[in-house]
Formats: sequence, structure tokens, C-alpha cells
Amino acid sequence: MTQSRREFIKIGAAGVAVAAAGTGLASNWWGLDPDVVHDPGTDGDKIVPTFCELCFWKCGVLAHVKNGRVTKIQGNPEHPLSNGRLCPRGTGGMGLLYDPDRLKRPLLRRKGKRGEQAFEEVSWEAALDFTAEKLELIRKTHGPEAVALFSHGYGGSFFKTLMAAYGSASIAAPSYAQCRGAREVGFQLTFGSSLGSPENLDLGNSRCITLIGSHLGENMHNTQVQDFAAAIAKGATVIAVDPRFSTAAGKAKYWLPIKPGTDIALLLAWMHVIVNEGLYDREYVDANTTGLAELRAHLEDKTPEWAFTETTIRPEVIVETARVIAGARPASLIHPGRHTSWYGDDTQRSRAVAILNALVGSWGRRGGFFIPASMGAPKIALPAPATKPRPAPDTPKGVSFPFADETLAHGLRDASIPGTAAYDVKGWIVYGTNLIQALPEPAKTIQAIQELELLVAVDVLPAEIVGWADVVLPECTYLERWDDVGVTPWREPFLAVRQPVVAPMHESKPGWWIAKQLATRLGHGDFFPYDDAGKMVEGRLAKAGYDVDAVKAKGLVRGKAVPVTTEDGLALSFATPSKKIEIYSKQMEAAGLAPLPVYTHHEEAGSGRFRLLYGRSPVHTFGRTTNNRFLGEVMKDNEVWLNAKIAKERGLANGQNVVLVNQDGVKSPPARLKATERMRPDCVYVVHGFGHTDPGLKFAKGRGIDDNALMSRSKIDPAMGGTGMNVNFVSVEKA
Ligand SMILES: Nc1nc2c(c(=O)[nH]1)N[C@H]1C(S)=C(S)[C@@H](COP(=O)(O)OP(=O)(O)OC[C@H]3O[C@@H](n4cnc5c(=O)[nH]c(N)nc54)[C@H](O)[C@@H]3O)O[C@H]1N2
Ligand SMILES: Nc1nc2c(c(=O)[nH]1)N[C@H]1C(S)=C(S)[C@@H](COP(=O)(O)OP(=O)(O)OC[C@H]3O[C@@H](n4cnc5c(=O)[nH]c(N)nc54)[C@H](O)[C@@H]3O)O[C@H]1N2
Ligand code: SF4
Ligand SMILES: [Mo]
Repeated sequence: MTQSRREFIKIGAAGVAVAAAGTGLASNWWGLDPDVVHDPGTDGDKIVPTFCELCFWKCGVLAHVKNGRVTKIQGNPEHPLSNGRLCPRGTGGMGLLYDPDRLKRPLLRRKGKRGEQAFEEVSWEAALDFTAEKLELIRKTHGPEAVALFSHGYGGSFFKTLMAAYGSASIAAPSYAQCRGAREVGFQLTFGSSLGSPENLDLGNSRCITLIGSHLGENMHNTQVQDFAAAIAKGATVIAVDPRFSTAAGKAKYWLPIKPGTDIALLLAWMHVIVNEGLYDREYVDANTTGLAELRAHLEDKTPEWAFTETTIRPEVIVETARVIAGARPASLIHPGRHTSWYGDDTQRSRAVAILNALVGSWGRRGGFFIPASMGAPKIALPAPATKPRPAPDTPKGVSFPFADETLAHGLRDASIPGTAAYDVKGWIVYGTNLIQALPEPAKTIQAIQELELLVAVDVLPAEIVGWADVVLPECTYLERWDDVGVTPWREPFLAVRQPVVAPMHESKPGWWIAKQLATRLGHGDFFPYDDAGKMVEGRLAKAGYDVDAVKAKGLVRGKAVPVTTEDGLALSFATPSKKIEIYSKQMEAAGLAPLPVYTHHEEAGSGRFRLLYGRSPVHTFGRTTNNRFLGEVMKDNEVWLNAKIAKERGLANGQNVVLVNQDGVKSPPARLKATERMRPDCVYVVHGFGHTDPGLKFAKGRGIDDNALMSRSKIDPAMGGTGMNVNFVSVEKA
């Protein structure tokens, strides 16, 4: 335990610094009012358990409160996702609560053009009346489906209820088509189950962990990093496949600096070795899969020598790592990744990852993928919607994506440009997603916004999307509100509550209240049959038979462990058409798509240009934390990583300011160059979430650069419609 604790600190090294920032050791308060945030880091006289919203992992936290102020946020030792520890971002939650730039009062733009930020502060009454009238007008003139909800984050559930009442099924988040979508589809097609969030990975018991780009340690999903550290402490072998020497690569026995976009070739070559040498789990594969014979034929020419020419990974390294992967089976986990929208053939890559996992028999096995358990509470009864809404218009006319099982966020955006989809979208409600930084082709996002009849932003901060709104509804933060009961499928069943730690500051209001107010004005108050979401949650818990006071006191209730792997007695079953793991996918074949993963040679950077890659910082979540003074103090801006030798050849020095210019002439603001041996020579890398432009973000504005601004292209996945985003190229020039 001590050892893995040490590993955790090393892997999340920045955590040490942020802990300091959160314990009053910070030297500079960056404009935080010391009368509001005093004594940070001290123990409270009251401790309130709730769960975190600094990212979407939902770790249980204990918030210390003294004199009505939150002084410290720690991991809840009882909560299975935190085990008493938080990632650096979670500890920095007070930086959001006490952010002086928070949205404090409703705002309305009565004059000026969208984006001119000619806002007036108005009363809640005025803001809600305005919004409801506009919604009613759109419903009358275009039908309710012409209003789309973009929603990311736990509080969005109340706005989904509002949409059900109003009559629209146009609900999307960038966390599907710009993130997990391809992975979910690849695993669904293969195993009959997607992975969800948190992923059902038994990393802590893995003997071999293969990371394809997943950069654990920078990608700081708390439990995964804890489990990763635990596995390393027990001697697991790590294989990191990444064009960049990531934090995870620093923990790896093998770093494979692959040419970006060629992972499918590597995966096929690994499978070639494993199948030809008979290293796969014969018993598991015979009992549970269909299509091995077709795969064997398909792999015949996918030799390590062939893959070398595509990936630049030497054949003997491919053979050796294939043997290591197979040697650790079934506790050999080829990590499925999460942000998988890379090149437009991402469902194919995800299928290749899924099939490799099937060959080593890791699905449903200890050290592989567990089959999650969960416990619930009865839902409150809601009225049946009056009519069934038309399907969301999220694909261009005449186009369909056979396996898109969620609505495409960029598709709803595109449908807001008149005449392009089955019908036009006319209004947006945007809850907790900064579409300006999250959807590729940002110029199209602005174009779509200018066509709208209504843009409502529900947010906590003046993010870029807020600046484009007609009406701004300030939500209070996760530390100030109830949300619905937190049901999270996991290795063991549990159920958590999000409850207010302190009262809402300023004039901000909880999401449930905002949604209920709008629903009531639209004649659908019956979809919110409670005056207080806390009472609603307590009612659900009581109905399920839990001791409500105990759940609130602990922040959660844990259920009895059930078998989640075959080693604990689980019987495997697969919800595919054949009831087996489908190596060969007849579903893909029937849809006119390759039934076995095919490799596509993607366009390369060419001389003088570099592929633009991007990723995470351990102390930030996208752009949602870059204005947080606690976290911003640890990392204020991003750098452009470029291979040191290339930098030298071009006369660029480490630390000097450079600008990036993309293939379409889009130019970034200046950013510092990080000339490093840790990058391949054909790509550059930046951390996503910087380069804010909204003047309201007084700390973050103008710091660093926004990768999304340089993404004037994306490549669409024909299986599920996701936007591959690693397809932009930049030149690096002196600023
Ligand atoms: N601290 C922190 N943690 C987070 C988040 C956060 O904002 N902050 N966000 C969370 C969310 S929602 C997500 S989706 C995940 C995303 O995190 P992950 O799913 O881990 O990964 P990506 O961001 O896609 O991957 C970035 C890594 O892939 C490498 N890479 C780029 N191109 C290629 C390629 O062609 N092949 C290979 N093999 N590697 C490549 C990059 O160098 C980089 O190291 O992180 C989660 N965790
Ligand atoms: N260029 C580029 N695009 C990307 C990515 C990338 O790396 N690069 N990553 C992709 C991935 S993996 C994902 S998952 C998506 C994520 O993209 P988004 O869905 O946009 O997620 P966030 O950036 O977390 O959303 C931030 C918004 O939520 C607001 N917010 C924070 N807390 C609350 C709250 O409690 N209530 C309300 N109402 N609002 C709140 C913030 O102020 C901010 O405006 O982006 C995708 N798009
Ligand atoms: S991983 Fe970190 S930011 Fe995300 S929920 Fe957990 S503590 Fe919060
Ligand atoms: Mo994501």
C-alpha cells in the first residue's frame, strides 16, 4: 500500500504541487479575495460528503467547512472511486467555488449581435420568462425538435427531463462523437457491451498493460491512475504505444514511438504473431468467439515486417511485445482508450483492440475487463410525453451512420446551418459544454450560432460559448447543489449522493431549479413533481429501502460484492446477435463496412509540416479548470512540444515563442516552444484547454493556445459518425 501510494504520487507528480496550492502554501492568490477564501487547507468544523465534478469520473469527496466556507476537499476513504484520494483537480475544487469570475447573475442580450457580449444583468424572473417565451415560439413555428440540448456533466439530467417534456430528442454531448463514441461502438460490436464511464477495467490486477495513446498519469482519471500504480508496484509490464514519451511511457518497459495514425497496422501484426505462434487463449477463444478462421486468413500478410514499413516499429520489437502481451494472459489488458476520435477509422481501430483482448481472453477476467455491478433506486414516475419526437437531425441529408448509438453533437451543430439536414435546428440550450473549444471546425460552430433564433447557456463560468448566448443562466457549482442520485456501475455496487456543502453563492441557482422553472413556464411542471431536489433524492433512497440519514452522512451506500470476473464465479455471456464475441462482424458486413479491421494509410505531414496532436495535463480538465486559480498556479499555459533535433535544424530554441499555422492558414497566438527528445519528429503536441478568449475569464484569457482553433478539418468515421481530429497539420514559425 505504501509503495503504491508512492507510485501514485510519482505518476501524478503535479499532485504534490497542487496539494501545496490547496493548503495555504500558495504565494500568490491571483485575485482571489482573502476575505472569501481564508484559511485554505485547514480542517473544518463540519465535513460534508459529496462527489466531484471537476471531471466526469465522480470521485467521492469530503468537503471541510469552517465558518460557512469550504477550506479543504479530500478523497472519501469509503468511496470506491477515490479510496481516500483525489487527483490534483479534485483537491482544487475551491478554486472553482471561489472563482471571482463566476457567473453571478442572469444575463440577457437585448441589443447588439450575437457574440458582441452586450449583456445586461437581469432578474431570474426576466431571464426565465424570456427563455420560455422564445422556446414556446420555436415550438409553435418549427416544432419542439428544432431545439437541441447540448449537455455534459452530471447536472444535465434535469435538462434532459425538460427536453422530454418539451418534446425534443435532439440531445448530444461532445463526449460521444468527439470522444468515446468509436470505442463504445467497437466494443459493442465485438463483445455486445460498451464500456461507459468509468471504464470497467481491472487495471490493478493486470500483469501486462498495453496503452495505445491512453496517457495515464496525464489522463488523471483517479481510480485508473491508482490501479495503474498498484499494478506497476506488483511488477506489471507496461507497453506504451505513443508518438510522444508520455508520463506512462516513463513507467513502461517498452515505449513504441509509433508513427501517428498507424496503430491498426501494429495491432494486426501483433495478432499475426499471436495467432501464428498459437499464443492465444485457445480454450477461451474456442468457447466464446466466432470468426477466428476468417481472422487467421485476414492476418496472413499482416506480418511484423509489413507493419514496420507503416509504423516504424522494428519487426523484432513487434514480435517480442506480442509475446509479452500473450504471455500475461488473461490478465493482459490492451487498454481500450477513451478519447478515440483520432483518424476517422477509429471504429476499426477500436475493433482491433477489442479483438486482441478477445485473443488473450481478458474480457470478464481478473486483470482484464470486469463486468460491472450496480445498485439503483426507483425512478420518480413522470408523465408520458404527449407525442414521440422526430429523430434528431444530426446527419446530413441522405447520410446515415449505421452504428451511431448516440446523437452527434457536431451533427446538431451542422443541422443549425439551414437546409443541410432533414430539418433545421433553431435553438440551443447549452449545459456545461464549451462547444467553441470542443467541436472541430470552430468556424462552422460560429456560423451555426449566427443562424439560431435562441441560444441559452447554463454555465458556472463565462466560457466562450457563454459569450455567444442570448441568455445566460448562472448555475451554482457542484459544491452548492443537489443533483440526482449517482448510480455508477463499477467493480462493486454502490450508490452516491451529491448534496450541497455550502449554500449557492451570488444569485446562482441549481440546475434542477432552473429546469423546473422553465418546464413550469412551458406548461410541464408535472415533470418536476418536487419543490426541492434534496427531498426528491431522499424519497428515491427511502423507496429503495436505504437508511437516508446514513447515506447522506457517508455520501454513499455500498452493496454486497457480486462476481464480476470468471475468477469470482461469473458466467460469461455476450449480448451480440450470435451470443458470442464477434471477431468477424456480420453486423459490420451487413452495413457495408469491413467485417475485420482494415488498415488505412493516412495522409502524412510532408516536409515542413507536423501533425497536430493534443492531450491532457494532470492538473486540468479541458478548458473547464484553466481559470481555476489553484490549478492555474500549477500550470498557467501550454507549450508546443517539438522534437529537439528538428527544432535545432530550424533555428528554434527551447523556451522561445512560436506560432502554429495550419494547413488552411489558421494561425495560433504565440506559445512557448518545448524542444524535446520526447517527441517523434513528424508531429507536435499541445495540452488542450488553453488559449481562452472570453474577456470574462480574467485569469485564463490569453494564456497559451487552443488546439481546437487549429482544427479546421476533421475526418468522419463511417461506422458511427465521430470526428477524427488528429488530421490537422501545422508549421511551426518564429513568433
Ligand atoms: N487530467 C485530466 N485527465 C483527463 C481528462 C482531462 O481533461 N484532464 N479528460 C478525460 C477524458 S474526457 C478523456 S476522453 C481522456 C482522454 O485521454 P486518453 O483517452 O488517454 O487519450 P487521448 O487524449 O486521446 O490521447 C492522447 C495521447 O495519445 C497520443 N497519440 C496521439 N496520436 C496518436 C496515435 O496516432 N497513436 C498513438 N498510439 N498515440 C497517439 C498523444 O501523444 C497523447 O499522449 O482523459 C480523461 N482524463
Ligand atoms: N480540440 C479538442 N476538442 C476536444 C477535445 C480535445 O482534446 N481537443 N476533447 C474532446 C473530449 S475527450 C471531450 S469529453 C469533450 C469535452 O468537452 P466539453 O463537453 O465542452 O467539456 P468541458 O470542457 O468540461 O465543458 C466545460 C464547460 O462546462 C462548464 N461547467 C463546469 N462545471 C459546470 C457545472 O457544474 N454546471 C454547468 N452548467 N456548467 C459547468 C464550464 O464552465 C465549461 O463552459 O471535448 C472534446 N473535444
Ligand atoms: S478524477 Fe479528479 S477531477 Fe475527476 S472526479 Fe475524480 S477527483 Fe474529481
Ligand atoms: Mo472525453
